[in-house]
Amino acid sequence: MNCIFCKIIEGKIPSTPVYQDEQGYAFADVNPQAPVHVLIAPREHIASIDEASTDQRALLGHLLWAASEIARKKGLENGYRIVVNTGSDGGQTVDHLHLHLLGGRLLAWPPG
Ligand code: DGP
Repeated sequence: MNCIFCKIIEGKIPSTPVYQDEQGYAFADVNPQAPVHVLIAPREHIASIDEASTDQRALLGHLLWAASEIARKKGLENGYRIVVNTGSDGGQTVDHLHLHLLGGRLLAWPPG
């Protein structure tokens, strides 16, 4: 499968790791939109949250927990945002499920 995030997770494409465990891998976004911009992805290939199965509910919760853990370690005590772009209307450009953790500045709402 020609998935850029699978290649990053396998170490075939370099990335800046932020956190990793047996279920997920988190790395710095190559095009940061905030002082802290981390992507949290499952090690197994899931194309989007829309493709996640009932059996993968615990994995989804784990990724959300990992994002909050990274936020704590990054000292984002003023707050942060976790985003899951999904599909073309949602602005998803990489078809491997990932959470964006954004923080370190005031984030506008609603997003564009
Ligand atoms: P999304 O639009 O939600 O699918 O976000 C994809 C993000 O992935 C986008 O913010 C840029 C980032 N990205 C794309 N290619 C690479 C890469 O090769 N390395 C890293 N670190 N980030 C990437």
